[in-house]
Amino acid sequence: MVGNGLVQCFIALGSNLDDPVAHVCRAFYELAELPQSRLLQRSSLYRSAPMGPQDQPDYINAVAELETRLPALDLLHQLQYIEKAHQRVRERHWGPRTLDLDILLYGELKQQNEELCLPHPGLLSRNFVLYPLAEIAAELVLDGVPITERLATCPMTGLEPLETDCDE
Ligand code: ROI
Repeated sequence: MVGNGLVQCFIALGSNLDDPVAHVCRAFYELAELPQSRLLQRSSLYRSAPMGPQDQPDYINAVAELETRLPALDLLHQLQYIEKAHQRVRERHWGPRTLDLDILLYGELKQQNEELCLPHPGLLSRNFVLYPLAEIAAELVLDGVPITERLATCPMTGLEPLETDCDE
């Protein structure tokens, strides 16, 4: 909780189909329009080698910081609505996608159920999540370990920060 019922949360963005940079940039604008929420920060865009099946294009990844009054599940449903607007179809498991929006952290909330696991289970192991997150939240402590220390044990293999600016 930030105070006043506002919760600080971090959202991972990923795309590897149909002009992925455009999908991620558009998603930043859509996150900024979410009800009862404010977009506080956007990371740089990163190009990343696909995790999972290798016969798919590289991904563009980024992380956004929001503060929101939406309950976690309402936020999830809002994100799914944005994904659908990007013609996201769930086909192959770990296959390519036009847009993926995952809640990484929702305040201090810890929960594990069918619909939503928090913190996101891939948070600590995926470099395409950890590096953009550290860029906008260098003070974060994850499971008792500062994020800067987490980076030291998470190689940047296959990950490349881009110069691209969504505002240009
Ligand atoms: N691989 C990369 N590099 N970036 C992603 O966002 C991503 N998302 C996924 C899977 C298929 C696991 N692989 C990914 O959902």
